[in-house]
Amino acid sequence: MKKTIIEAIESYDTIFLYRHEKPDPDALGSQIGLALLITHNYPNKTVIAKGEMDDSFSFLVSEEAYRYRETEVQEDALVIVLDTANTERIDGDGWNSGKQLIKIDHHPEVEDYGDVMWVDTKASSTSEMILALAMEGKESKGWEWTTEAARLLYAGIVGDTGRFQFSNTTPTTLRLAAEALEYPFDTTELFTHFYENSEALIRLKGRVLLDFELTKNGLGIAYLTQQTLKEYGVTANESSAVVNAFANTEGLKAWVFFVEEEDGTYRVRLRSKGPVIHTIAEKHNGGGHPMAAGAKVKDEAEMKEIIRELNEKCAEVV
Ligand SMILES: [Mn+2]
Repeated sequence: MKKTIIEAIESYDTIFLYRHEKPDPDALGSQIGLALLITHNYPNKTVIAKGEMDDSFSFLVSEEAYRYRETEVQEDALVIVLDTANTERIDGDGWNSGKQLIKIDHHPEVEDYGDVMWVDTKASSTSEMILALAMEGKESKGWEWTTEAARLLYAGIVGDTGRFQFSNTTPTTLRLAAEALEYPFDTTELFTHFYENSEALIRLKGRVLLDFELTKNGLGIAYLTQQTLKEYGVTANESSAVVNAFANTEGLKAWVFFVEEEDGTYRVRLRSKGPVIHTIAEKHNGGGHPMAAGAKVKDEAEMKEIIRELNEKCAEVV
């Protein structure tokens, strides 16, 4: 599969790279990391990254990386979509206007799309997969890596494995991360940015720690209303930084955050240490991984329904 993808990259002059909306470090790292690898090794190719940037990740990727995002996809171009399980979540239009479409992802299969699909659910992250691809390129095509590409791909793995702590961290993850670490980027600086929070977020975290509920089945529940978010000066987007606030509570099996949007609907963040929760997310306008997923609910009734389903799941797991 890696050989097929490298051959595809070699046979196109113009390559568009997409990833999912509301990007995380893995989406950004795999996308821009791959972009840098291609442009470094094939300087005559045009590589265009699509998608909107989020200021909170400016330490990782600058707005510059997306300066050609408005360029329309030509019909003779290659399109690669990274870290995105279903086409609905692709950030930007035109992904289906190229000549060939490749999907590279590690999420559980939600939707088949693309002429070539490389889906490895055992990979910790799409960045890990791109590192594996880069290893193949190094061995078979003499690809050189750049320090910046190594930094981005390493950052993507750090993001999706929670600093190599989650159960998705495998020997392969660590071996590939070690390959990236051969390059002289500053990991201390990277980690500082990753886990640094504003004072507003730290205080919101305190509020969450005081207020979260814990059911007898081991389900943690937290609500962030618009009123609370405004009181602390934190946006719904930024509040994702407190999602693990009470993760280490004894007896906790899974937890959920209901975050109110401006329009009164709720975005739902689901996390787990055992019960599989992405199937519940899929029933409520969302999806994700077995242990980390997201959904959307329209009202309080649906919120109660999710809590009921999660409680049931938690009860099944000892
Ligand atoms: Mn990912």
